[in-house]
Formats: sequence, C-alpha cells, structure tokens
Amino acid sequence: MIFPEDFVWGAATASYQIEGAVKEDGRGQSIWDTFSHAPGNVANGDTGDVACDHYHRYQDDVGLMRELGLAAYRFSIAWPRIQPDGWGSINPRGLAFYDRLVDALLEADISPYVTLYHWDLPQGLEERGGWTDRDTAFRFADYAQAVHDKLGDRVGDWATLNEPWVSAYLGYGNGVHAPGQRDPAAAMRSAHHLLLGHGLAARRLRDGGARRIMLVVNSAPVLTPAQVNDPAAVPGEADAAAVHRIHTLLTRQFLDPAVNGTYPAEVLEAAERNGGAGHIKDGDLELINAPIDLVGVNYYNPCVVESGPGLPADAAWPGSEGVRFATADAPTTAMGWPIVPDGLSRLLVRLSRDYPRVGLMVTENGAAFEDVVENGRVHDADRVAYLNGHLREVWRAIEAGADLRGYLVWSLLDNFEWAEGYRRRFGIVHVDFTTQTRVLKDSAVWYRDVIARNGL
Ligand code: NCW
Repeated sequence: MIFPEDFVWGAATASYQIEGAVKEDGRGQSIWDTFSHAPGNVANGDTGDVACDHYHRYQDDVGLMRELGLAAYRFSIAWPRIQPDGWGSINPRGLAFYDRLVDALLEADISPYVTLYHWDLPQGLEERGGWTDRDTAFRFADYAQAVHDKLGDRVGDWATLNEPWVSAYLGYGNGVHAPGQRDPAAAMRSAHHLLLGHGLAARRLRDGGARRIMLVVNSAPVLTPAQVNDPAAVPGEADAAAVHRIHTLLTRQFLDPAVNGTYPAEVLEAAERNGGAGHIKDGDLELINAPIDLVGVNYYNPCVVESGPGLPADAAWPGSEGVRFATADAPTTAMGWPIVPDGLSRLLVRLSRDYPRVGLMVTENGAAFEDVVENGRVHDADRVAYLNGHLREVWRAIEAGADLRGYLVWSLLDNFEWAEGYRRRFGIVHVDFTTQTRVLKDSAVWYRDVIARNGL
C-alpha cells in the first residue's frame, strides 16, 4: 500500500502535555495549572509542572523527529506564554521559545503545524468567565494574530482550536477537564464562543497571509453496537435517531457552522432547553464561517450509542436525552477505548462526502498501552498493530475518494495525559519521567520505515 506522493507524515503533541517550565520566561498561569494542582482532578495528583521538560530539551526532541524522518510536526502554543493573563501586551520571551522551535524544525526539514489552542486557557481569562464569556473569542483572535505576526513568515499551516467539543463539554459540562465546571448551559455557550473565536482567528490568519488554515475536531463515526462489527447492519428507527442525534452533537455542531455557516436545528433546540440560545447573535454564523482549507480529524474510536427511552441527557452531552451510551464489542486500549480501525475509513469517507469544500488531515491517531521497558527497549507490538490497522484504513479511505492530505500520529512522546496524568502513555517515544530519558519504542522504528517507504 503506497500512499500519494505528497502525503504528509508526521506526529503531534500539545504544549501543556510536554513543555513543563510553567513558571519560566514570564509564562502566566493556565486553567490546567490551576486544575491539576487542585486535589482530586488528575490521577496520582500529577501536574504538567515538568512534563517532558520539552521547553529545555526541544533541540534533542527535534533531533528525534529528524531521526524518524517526520515531514511535519504539529505542536501547540501555550497562550499564557504569549499573554500571561490572556489579553494585552505580548511577552517576547514566551514567543521567542516558539521562534527557536520553528527554526530548529525548519533546519531539520520538518514543516511546523501550529495549533493555537490546545486547552491551556490563561487563568486570567477564566476568571472573567473563560469560554462562557463572549469576550474570550475576541481575545483569542488578538492572540492568534500576535502569534501569526511573529511566526507567519515561516509557518504555513495553522490550526485554530483542538477539539472544541472537548474544551466545551468536558471543561464546562461534566467537569472532567479544566476548568472543571458542571453546567450544561455554560458548556453550550462555550461551544459557541469557541466557534466564534475560531472564525475570528481564521479571518486574522487569512488576512495575515496564512497558507492553510484548519479546525481540528474529535470526530468519530457514531454507530450502534451492531454496526461496530457489521458495517452493513441497519439500525431500527429509534436507534437511528439516537445515532443521528449524537453525530449532530459531536460533529455537525462544529463543522456545519465552520464549513457551511449553519447550525443544525437540533443544536439550537438543545441550547433552547439549556439556558437559551441568546448567546448566538445575529451575524455570528457569518463570522464563524470564515473560509478554512482543511478539517483536522482526531480519531481514536467510534462513539457507540442506542436508543434509551426516558434516559436524561449525559452531563457531557446536553441534548442527548433518550440516548444510551453503549460499549463496543471490541478489544480496548489502556484508556479503555475500543479498537475499531475501520471506524477511521468510515469516518473519513463520510466527512469528505458531507463537507466537500474542505480537505481532510488525520491530525491525531494513536493509542495508550501498558508499555514495559526491557533492557532499554519497548516492544510495543500492540501499538504497532493499532497504527498499522488504522493506516490501512487511511489508505482505503483515500482509495474510496476521501480528500486526505496527511497523517499525524499521537503522540511523539509519552506525556501528561490530562485527567489520567502520566499513567497513560501514547508516545511512540518512551519518556522516563524521573530521568527524562527518551527511548524509541518499536512503534517509532516501525513508523520510521513506513515514512521512508511512503506506505505499508
Ligand atoms: S483525552 C483526548 N485526547 C488525548 C489527548 O492526549 C490529546 O491532547 C487530545 O487531543 C488523545 O487525543 C485527544 N481526547 C478526549 C477524548 C474524549 C472523548 C469523549 C467521547 C467523544 C466520543
């Protein structure tokens, strides 16, 4: 299986998950500093204070990327390094770090893919309401422009937000992520303000001459339990309605406004039932609908649902009344996430058909497993099998006509896995968090060969 000649191979990380150095060079506090330091929020009380110490070791880490032959590296910028409180003057020492990183990547012939927001909101903005407050969207656009002004001469590929569904619904809905609020109305408001921030920022990036702009979503095929193992299974009417509803809340809620400038009726209805839709102002959809080039797809597993008559909405899913979240009959990763590789091809083909105006890129795919270091090696056969299985499906999706430009593995390094702390390892490179030693896992060596061959 050989991939198209210009197919982009790479890896991804995020600032709070790898950088550490949380008090250095004028960095302000983020909601994840606050959240991880409050007892009970993160497994083992882990925090991102040190993480992979990438802030100090970025040159060695770029060396690893070069060794693997990556063509692209997707990283995120920590907003509180650039504007410690989230607004006002720019902190040049914070920007300088990313300036050095970009130069090191270009020197290694690796294209930088910059994500502007991967969940580390400045705490100062959270104190003014965070994403529940409309003003945050405008502050985000200012920040995006400041970063583009500095890096835009060397960075062509820009992502505004990573997984706005997660920011809104885990951050403000079920409280599993920072800032830990549990309020469906706040979550729905946040989702809209995240979208508004995306649109406003996308326009500033475009005006500044950005080459490619994308929005990254945690999309997934929504399937009944029967459809997981049998793509041809036809659900009954009630189950089909549950599937449609969750697909709308997970994917259409974000891509319909961003790509087509419309909100699905079900989303507006859900907002009406959860605090009202007054936060959606006239003209917002036009702003959100700023032209983008690509949708970034982070895929890990399908979302499995069926009809659940009389069930209340799940805390992370306002509007999901009458839906039961089910389990897939499939093996799972260490996160407990089911492994369903052909979910990826089903998803990509559908998104390409539903949103023909944009290209697609797999901006994250990968898995956590219980890795063991033996004589300085990590034989992560399960991760190799996961990646191999999913890459086959990427190839199948391209064959089926999906407009897919590249694939980025999550993640380059083992890192701070949010509420799971350091106990869940997604890296293709093992990190010993006591010594900061990096070791290529078997999956990294395997991936290097895939890249070199441009295929499987
Ligand atoms: S937790 C999560 N992740 C992992 C994280 O390390 C990365 O930063 C994220 O972009 C791996 O990839 C993403 N995502 C949250 C998934 C929540 C799924 C909730 C159900 C939706 C169907």
